[in-house]
Amino acid sequence: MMVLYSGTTCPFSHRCRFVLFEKGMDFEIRDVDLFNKPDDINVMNPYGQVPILVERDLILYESNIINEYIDERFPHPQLMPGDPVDRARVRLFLLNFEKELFVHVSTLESAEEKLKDKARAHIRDRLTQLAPNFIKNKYMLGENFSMLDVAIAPLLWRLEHYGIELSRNAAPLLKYAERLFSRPAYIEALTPSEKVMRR
Ligand SMILES: N[C@@H](CCC(=O)N[C@@H](CS)C(=O)NCC(=O)O)C(=O)O
Repeated sequence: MMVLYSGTTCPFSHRCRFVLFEKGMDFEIRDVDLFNKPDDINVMNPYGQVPILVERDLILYESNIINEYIDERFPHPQLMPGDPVDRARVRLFLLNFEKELFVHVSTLESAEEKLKDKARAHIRDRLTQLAPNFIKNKYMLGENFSMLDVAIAPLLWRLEHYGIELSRNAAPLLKYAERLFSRPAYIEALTPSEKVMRR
């Protein structure tokens, strides 16, 4: 059975929990107290971070790498496109999310207020650029739910928690976010601490 070491408020762990529940197979989630990190986290991941996935003698870290593994291991419903060109494009987008959105998460979690304001502005601008895509598309790639939706959902859930306000131009993106949040797997994957992040 797969075991996921997960942070109860960690957006990266949130991605992996979301995929595990989408796949509906057997797994165990172990909550890790990041303020009192057990020694085995540093043994399993040289970067000392969660999420970490363990299955027999395989130990994986990095949320997107973990999620691609789960997707290949349990192909239904498939979250990466079947076509190699489309798959390569999704991977580029995933990289773009890390470099332009999620790179700011650690600032929002810990840094001083002035730096946080800059991080909020970067995220707001990038999300506003993405918004027109959802005037006609249900999900990031069109009609089909995919790994890109999984990757961005934890950030969309935390907008209010991080103090990020979007303008009216981003309304289609917020509607898209509600569509993600209403998925049964999404709701099941939320921890009690995440549930209270949104009113
Ligand atoms: N790029 C990593 C980021 C993981 C990450 O930043 N995890 C944080 C919690 S949200 C963590 O474990 N922090 C503890 C530490 O760095 O000591 C991923 O996608 O999995």
